Amino acid sequence: MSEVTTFSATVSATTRDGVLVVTIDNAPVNATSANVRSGIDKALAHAETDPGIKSVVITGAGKTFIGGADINEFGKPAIDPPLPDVIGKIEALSKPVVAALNGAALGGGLELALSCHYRIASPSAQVGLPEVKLGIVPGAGGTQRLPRLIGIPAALDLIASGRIAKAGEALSLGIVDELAEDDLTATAIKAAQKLTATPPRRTGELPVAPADPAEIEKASAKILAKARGQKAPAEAVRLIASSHRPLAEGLADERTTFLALRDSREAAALRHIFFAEREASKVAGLENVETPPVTTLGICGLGLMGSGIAVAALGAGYSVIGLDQTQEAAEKGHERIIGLLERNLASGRLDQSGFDAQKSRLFVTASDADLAPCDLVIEAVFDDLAVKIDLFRRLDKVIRPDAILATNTSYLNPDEIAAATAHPERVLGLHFFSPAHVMRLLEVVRCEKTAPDVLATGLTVAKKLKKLPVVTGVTEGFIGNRIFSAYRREAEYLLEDGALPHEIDAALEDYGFPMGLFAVYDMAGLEIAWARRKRQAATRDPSERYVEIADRLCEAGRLGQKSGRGWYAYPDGKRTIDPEVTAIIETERAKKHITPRSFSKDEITRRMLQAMAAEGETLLVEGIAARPGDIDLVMINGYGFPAHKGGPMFVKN
Ligand code: 3H9
Repeated sequence: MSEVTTFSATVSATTRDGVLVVTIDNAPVNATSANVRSGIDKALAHAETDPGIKSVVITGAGKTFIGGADINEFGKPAIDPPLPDVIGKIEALSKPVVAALNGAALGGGLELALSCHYRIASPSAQVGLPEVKLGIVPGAGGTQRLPRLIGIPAALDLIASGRIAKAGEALSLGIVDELAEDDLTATAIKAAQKLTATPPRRTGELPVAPADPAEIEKASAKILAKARGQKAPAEAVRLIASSHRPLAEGLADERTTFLALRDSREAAALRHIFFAEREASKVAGLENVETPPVTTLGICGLGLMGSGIAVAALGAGYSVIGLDQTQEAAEKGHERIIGLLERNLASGRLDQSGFDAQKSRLFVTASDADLAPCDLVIEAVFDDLAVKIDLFRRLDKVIRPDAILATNTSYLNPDEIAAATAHPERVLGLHFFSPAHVMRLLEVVRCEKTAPDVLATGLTVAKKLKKLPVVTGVTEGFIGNRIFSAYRREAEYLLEDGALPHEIDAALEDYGFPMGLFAVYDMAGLEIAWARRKRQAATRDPSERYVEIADRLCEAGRLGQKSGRGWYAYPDGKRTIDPEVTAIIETERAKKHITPRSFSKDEITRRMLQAMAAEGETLLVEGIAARPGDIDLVMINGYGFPAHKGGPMFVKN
């Protein structure tokens, strides 16, 4: 092996038996930053001119091959050489180049690998072109080279969804040529030596396999319907579907499209979300806090919420002890959890051995004492203060003094629950969203006395559960429901001022919400919010504007879709505008002497967005939310706010 040759601060190489082994070492994810690009460029020139070098291997240091282009460089002045040029040089090199994928090859990383003449992956490697999730299309040949390698339908599936494929799938699709079971670099060197006997196989020179136009049409239509107005998936479809034209033409079109999208508001919004997600778990003061190991989770209350939490916990490898009030209720909970696991088995998300392993880690009981081995107990019982306090007092007697207690309350004050226990410092809130095994968002509530290691453990467990944790302080409804209340309030003001439920819903759906607010109410049922309003009636500030329309609906027995009527009527199950609702609204307006006026869709969304952002500002001032990005994450991942708009705080700027 030769001495190490350094091509740039992040790219170096050694020569082994005529093979130049180039390593990219640009922590944390080996993104193709400017000095990576210039380093590879120089390594290629060296390989081309040094007669002692017969072939090249490109690999990454650490656990990632290349995580993609450096997103931090987007929006800054361009630095030469551009990635497409470097990639073009790799493909054109007269000597064979092998990509040795030691880990994730994503975005520009996979595009670089596609331009190599052979690809070997370690079994832990993953590949993907997730650019659409950042509001862009691949900009360094991905939309043109991938179809040449795997055909248009498979490329459409990968690029337009942005999904990540594991090494096994990458092999069966033909994205990688070989999996290295042992030493990846040694296997890649052998392959590179063998390849010198034949002319390099250049992906860009391969023909695109003919595909059934009807199949392409069907796949494209499905992608566009799912995109809900986002630009990038549509552009990706267009570029992939036309990839049979000459490579240079396709690449030029792809580049122009990439640059235009990169500079769009949509892409800026999605980048904001990308970085906000990574920021969210960085909590001031927790940097050096050690967290105790957690292996056994207790879950109290095995209804829909508790069962969902149990499924997430079993999937993350925890042992679960589920508690319910009676043995019969506990057995029912067991059945519900197993039913959810069986669904995962049937859909292929879980194989038989995984199912058996998860089932063997589940135990249910009606006896508090059985929770003794738990490291963390999460309660998901009825949202009533007395019920929760009684439970926590009982738990106090059976769990270890260092075990953590978490409440899943949505609206109660967790400080009051904590105060009822012997160790309030070990209490925090873990506010899951329903269904808890599906929804990614988890509000981690820092109570007044929560100890730093308890909060840090909550974050660690959340990540292991594959959730997106966002820390919130204590306030009624935490971050999400506080903002949701403001949004709901504004919608009700709009109703009283002249807009109708379907007009508000249409404006929100046009903006990108999957469903309008009043349609969501009807789906969820109106009675819980009605009960809360009745509880709050005595303490409500009489000078505050209060809209009574929802109360009138509930009093008329219109409790939502379940009762066949709510904000809409549901003849034959189909949501329909109901003149009876319009009449109730008009009566309420008349009572307050309001002369209704009409609102445009833009005006409706503007007022709703302003209400959310104003409440968000208040949460920041009160110190309930640490960053605007945290608020955006909550609204996107828990309340259907369209991700490509960046969240209410991003929109405001
Ligand atoms: C692209 O490639 C465009 C091309 O088609 C065309 C070009 C011409 N850049 O996620 P983690 C940072 S677009 C800059 O927690 P993990 C991240 O912010 C790109 N920084 O790690 C974080 O920083 P910090 C297409 C990046 O191990 C740190 O790395 N590629 C980038 O859980 C750790 O991140 C993608 O969309 C980046 N590209 O997961 C892939 N990526 O520590 C995006 C990450 O300061 N990346 N950072 O908070 C990922 O999916 C994951 O980061 C990855 C590692 C799976 C790679």
